[in-house]
Amino acid sequence: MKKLLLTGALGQIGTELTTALRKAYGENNVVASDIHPEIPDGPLRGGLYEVVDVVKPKQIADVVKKYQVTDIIHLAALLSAVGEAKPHLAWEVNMGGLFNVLEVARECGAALFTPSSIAAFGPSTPADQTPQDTIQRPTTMYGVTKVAGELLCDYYYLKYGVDTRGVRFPGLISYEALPGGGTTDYAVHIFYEALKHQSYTSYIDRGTYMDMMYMPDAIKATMQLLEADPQKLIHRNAFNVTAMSFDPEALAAEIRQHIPTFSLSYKVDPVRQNIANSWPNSLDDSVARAEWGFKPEYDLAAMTKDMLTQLKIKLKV
Ligand code: NAD
Ligand code: AKB
Repeated sequence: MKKLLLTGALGQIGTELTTALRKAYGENNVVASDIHPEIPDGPLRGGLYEVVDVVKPKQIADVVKKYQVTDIIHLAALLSAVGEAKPHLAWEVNMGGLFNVLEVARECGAALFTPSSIAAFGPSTPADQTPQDTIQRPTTMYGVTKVAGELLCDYYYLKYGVDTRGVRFPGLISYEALPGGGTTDYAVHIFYEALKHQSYTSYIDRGTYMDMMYMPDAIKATMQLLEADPQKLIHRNAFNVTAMSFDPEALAAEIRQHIPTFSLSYKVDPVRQNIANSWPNSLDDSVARAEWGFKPEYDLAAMTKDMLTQLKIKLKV
């Protein structure tokens, strides 16, 4: 039986992934951890929880040994916009944290899943239908840590046989926890503002296309890859996955199908716009489909309908 530890479990992905893993593997087989001493009100209250700062290797090792963890889901990281504001800290947490977690996985014989990102690509990458294997010269600190992380995970598999796996997630859209400071966050905030004020001012300009995915598809993909037959995995650590690609105008048009009075305006933030400009418009995820059967369910229309339905309940509007 698997015993799983999540780092960074109080973030956008961990909040929902922890719950899904507890349903699949049992409450007592999934340990959530994060740097925060307190679990906020919400779905993770009451389950196994430990404080783990991933830049402190002993804290990771102690928890892995305490619970005899077989699989580490490493989510602790700083995202792209925060990473540009605090590049030194992003290097320390994203690279230092991943190195520490890989070392503990090696020493304790645990497997490791950690997400990379569309941020692992850069302006010289082919922007449309970006292939699985292509040029990766990102121009953000977040992207640098994501490419290096992909390579480090490959290295630990090849050199030490650690069972490392991962996907390149696009921007994730969800209603349970707010996003943690990325470039794609607008595609979540727009739903809150649409329901509360019927308007949104976007920091990303019209015509800027980025890959996106609804959280249920991200959770399903993670769990599928965790259970995938290792014999069939050729790429292991950095599978392109995507579900849709849109710009703010296309998302607003879809929201107007449900809220006809919704209006979109722009106040472009040059930092996040530059980051978005350096990322692909759309990924080719055919390798993930072929190697482990990735198949998202939600397109733009289905995601928008469900987000608005769920957020209406959450916000009581
Ligand atoms: P998030 O910012 O919502 O959550 C990250 C969590 O890490 C937070 O709860 C934070 O408290 C924690 N953390 C920060 N520093 C820490 C430290 N030193 N030790 C332990 N915990 C620490 O991020 P997320 O969106 O849940 O992303 C999780 C992973 O998925 C990251 O590697 C991210 O790069 C990747 N990813 C996310 C997206 C997305 O759209 N959400 C897209 C692509 C890749
Ligand atoms: C971000 O915008 O930084 C993240 C990501 C795509 O990695 N959502």
